[in-house]
Amino acid sequence: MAMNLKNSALLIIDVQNDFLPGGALAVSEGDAVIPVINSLQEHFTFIVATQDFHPEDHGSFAANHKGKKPGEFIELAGLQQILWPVHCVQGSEGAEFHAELNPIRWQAIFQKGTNPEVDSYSGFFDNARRGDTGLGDFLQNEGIMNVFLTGLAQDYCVKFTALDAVSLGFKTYLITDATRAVNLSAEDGEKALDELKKAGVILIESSAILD
Ligand code: VGL
Ligand code: ZN
Repeated sequence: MAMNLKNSALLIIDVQNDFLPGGALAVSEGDAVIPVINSLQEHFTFIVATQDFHPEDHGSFAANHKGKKPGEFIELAGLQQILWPVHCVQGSEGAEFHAELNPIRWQAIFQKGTNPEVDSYSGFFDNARRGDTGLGDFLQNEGIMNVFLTGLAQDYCVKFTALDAVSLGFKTYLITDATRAVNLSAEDGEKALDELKKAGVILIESSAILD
């Protein structure tokens, strides 16, 4: 194996039906990450997943603001908030992980976006950085020093999880062929990669681990 994966965790971000083709907030080619992530899982002893998990009345849904459409902005929790289509509602099929993603060896699932008053892109903290999912402490208590990020969407939840991972002191890798961007504006995915590189995230391809 090309890389030493001691003290390393694989993080699988939001590989849920609503973010996959046919879903409410579909990421194009989102399903292409599934076989890559399944192969990567065989190389890690420590694997955790995150799950976007909103109540029906979540403030990030355009449908919950009279006259507003997805893509428009409001203020939520004192922050500028882009409005999304209704997605990943607790108990819905769209919130479930894709059936082909293998969950057998996951140590834990961290849910986020459960507070209707604030959105939560990162797997660590909500966007206002008030609520903490517990993921950071969980990884630190297990002696994890390196995190390898995969999943959806590259320009939202993966990006903000990666930035928080760096700020918490983890050596942070993004596996670029195991993620895809939603690209609300053209190039959002590319911009996210630049921003992540500047923040100290190491970009690698899955072949660095699989070959
Ligand atoms: C996500 C938008 C809204 C994501 C979650 O998982 O990237 N994006 N909620
Ligand atoms: Zn969401």
